[in-house]
Amino acid sequence: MEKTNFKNKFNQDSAQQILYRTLLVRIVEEEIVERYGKPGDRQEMRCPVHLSIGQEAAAVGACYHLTNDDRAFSTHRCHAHYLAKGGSVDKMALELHGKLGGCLDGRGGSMHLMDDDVGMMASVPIVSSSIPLAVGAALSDKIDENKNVSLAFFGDASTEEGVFHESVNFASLKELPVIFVCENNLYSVYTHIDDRQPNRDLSEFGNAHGLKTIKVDGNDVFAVVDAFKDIVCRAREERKPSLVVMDTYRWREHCGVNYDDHLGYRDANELPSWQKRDPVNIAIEAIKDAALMSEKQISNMKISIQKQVSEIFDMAVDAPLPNPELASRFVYA
Ligand SMILES: Cc1ncc(C[n+]2csc(CCOP(=O)(O)OP(=O)(O)O)c2C)c(N)n1
Repeated sequence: MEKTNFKNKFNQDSAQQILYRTLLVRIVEEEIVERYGKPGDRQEMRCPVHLSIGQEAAAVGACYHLTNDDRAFSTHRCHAHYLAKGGSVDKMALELHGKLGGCLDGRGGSMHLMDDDVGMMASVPIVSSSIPLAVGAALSDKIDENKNVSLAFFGDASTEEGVFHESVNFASLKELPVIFVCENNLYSVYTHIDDRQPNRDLSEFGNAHGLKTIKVDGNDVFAVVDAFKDIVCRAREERKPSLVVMDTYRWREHCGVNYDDHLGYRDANELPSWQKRDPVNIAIEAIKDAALMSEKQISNMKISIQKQVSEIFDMAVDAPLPNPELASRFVYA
């Protein structure tokens, strides 16, 4: 975002809050990288993990204007969405360790993070399956005549599922207060979008279904926050749906904590070129350019988050496992 534009739109408080959330997502996931499945460790985290390192800005920016009454729905790649929606790091760390006190008391693990206290309603790894849930929530909000907003996060591969189109069509027809948020990281596991879809822009799907559609730089958190101001307002005040398409990039393997570029499914220059557009660095540079925080303040913020997150993960390792009898709680015959 341009310097003058940035200064008109963000002050010290908002810039600090946005950077804090962006750093929190990055640092929590780097903690997972450090601790997950290292040779000789005790494999404390047993669930598969799909990291959003490189994609933090889209999640943080999309949730910035939401309240706890607004409802978010996510996918297998839900860590960033959960934290951006205000989810607790304690409950997330406990959940990843399968422990009591996790946001699902250890039943769900990494791909199912939810906490209705903060409006994080569901995370579902069946591609596209949480999109109609967001539409249903928006329909109920419309019937109840309240001002809540629902938001569905999904990846580019979701646009290849029928239920995505059915959901967007229905939301457009009924004018529902729902925001469809597509994080286009170019890949469905190992397959590039060019090998899955004809050459077209994903925003064309929104135009085809007749709803407002915008494209935003998914690596610039301040651009995302700025764009979502109008989009959230449109849902909250005008009760109208929108589609937001954000290009971004997953740095690490589809599932797991490693880099996987040796597999050859991505061009060798692709990761380094996206890393030059690191969402964390872009946010820091914007803040420094606008003189809203000093180098020292930013470094203190990082150190304090790192310390806090490391202590929380230690706590989760030592926390008790749930009693096996609890496994069937919420299972109704
Ligand atoms: C209905 C369905 N089909 C296939 C899969 C296997 N699968 C898991 S993740 C994934 C790719 C998802 O890509 P995308 O939606 O773009 O999200 P990303 O992983 O890039 O965040 C696939 C095909 C699935 N979980 N559900």
